[in-house]
Amino acid sequence: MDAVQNGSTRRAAQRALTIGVGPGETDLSELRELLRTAGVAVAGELVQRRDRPDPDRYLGRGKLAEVKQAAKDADANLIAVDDELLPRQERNLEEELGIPVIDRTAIILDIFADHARSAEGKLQVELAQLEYNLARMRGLWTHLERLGAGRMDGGIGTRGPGESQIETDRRLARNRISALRRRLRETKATRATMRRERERAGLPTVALAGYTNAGKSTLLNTMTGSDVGVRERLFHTLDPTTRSFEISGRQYLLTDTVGFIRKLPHQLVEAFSATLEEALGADLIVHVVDASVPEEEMHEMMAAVDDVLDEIGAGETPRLLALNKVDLLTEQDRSGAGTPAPSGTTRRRELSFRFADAVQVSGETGAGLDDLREAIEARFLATLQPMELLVPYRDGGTLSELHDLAGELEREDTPEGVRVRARVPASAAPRFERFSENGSSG
Ligand SMILES: Nc1nc2c(ncn2[C@@H]2O[C@H](COP(=O)(O)OP(=O)(O)OP(=O)(O)O)[C@@H](O)[C@H]2O)c(=O)[nH]1
Ligand SMILES: [Mg+2]
Repeated sequence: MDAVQNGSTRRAAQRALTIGVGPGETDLSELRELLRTAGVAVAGELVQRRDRPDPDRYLGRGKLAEVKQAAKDADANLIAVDDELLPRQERNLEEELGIPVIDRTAIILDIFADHARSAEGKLQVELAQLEYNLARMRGLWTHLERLGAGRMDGGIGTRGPGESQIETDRRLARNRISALRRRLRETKATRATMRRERERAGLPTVALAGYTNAGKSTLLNTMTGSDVGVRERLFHTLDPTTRSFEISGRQYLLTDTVGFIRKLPHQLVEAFSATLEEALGADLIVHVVDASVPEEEMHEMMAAVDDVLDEIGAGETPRLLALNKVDLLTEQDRSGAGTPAPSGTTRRRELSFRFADAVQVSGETGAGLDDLREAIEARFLATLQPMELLVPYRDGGTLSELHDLAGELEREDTPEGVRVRARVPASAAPRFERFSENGSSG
């Protein structure tokens, strides 16, 4: 696609000076990673220690001169900011620094736009970008023009009497936003139909959620023998993918979802909420964590994921923690400078202390996957309803359906039919009620 190609050639020539503020040490490594994923080179960095960003120009006045000089020295042609800027901050920064300024949200939106593949994903990203731009009225012109909305000046009916260009732009943007919302509602309805079918099948569903790059897609592939795209870059997966797998003869569905990140733009959470709700409307959420990063960072990532899960209403769904990439916990481990690095096993033992209910896995090597399956099964079995059924021989279909749902069955052939003891998912139990011998045994 032209737009994408143009985008990456344009970005290839971009060299960004990264800036950030924070009360303590400010670590810009994630911003660098985001820029790398977006194809922007990093020319240098500058951080300022302060409680909160300056409301008018993000950095303090004195620091601005320093940034200007640093950008010049590093030959940077772009400033990348580690927070979402207020429109006012962004305008002032650009004015005073004399080069374009891009904030964390715009970078993330840009990556999402680049990685969106499905029609729905593209609609969701476009909606998020438009809402971001509407607050700023920047780049909107090109945005709409690229979409073939046509020139906005002078066309009949495009401008009401006395309306300024900005107002026209705003109106066009709002119209486009309503149209996108409408189309997203339609796709949501289609997905609801598909979900009802899946629910009728009664298969328990497990969703993989977690920070971007935690290894969700890798786990999905190893667990289900699939070939979903995996890359060492952020936000590789945008569309949920569902595959089936088996534990003790019982079929489960496993869904991969979009990765989360700290300061995830709220426009994206909103735009993707339909997809996420769908993916996370699961019986169990496996929260996949990259356990190979320093512990403090790991906690921050986990908190960011918990926040988003709460925000999209998945806070109550049963959760299982999977500490992934344990194959990387080897001798040359991180930990604080100066202290001797704990060996891989020590670190794993530490983690099992701290996260007693978690399973340690490696999607890459397959280590710990049996434990993960066992843990998933245990959570699931706890929700099953035991049933004693008498299924007439002519209802062979019911038996095979039961088999899919309940895995191993205890069965006995009698003159009246097959007597079965099975543990059935609560959601599917009503369908077998008519064969029940004992009402519903609880
Ligand atoms: N060493 C090691 N690397 C892993 C493991 N799991 C994933 N990786 C690597 O981590 C990177 C990210 O993996 P993905 O599976 O794409 O991660 P994801 O969570 O799906 O990422 P997004 O789709 O971007 O949210 C890839 O380079 C993987 O090869 C693991 O258990 N061990
Ligand atoms: Mg992925």
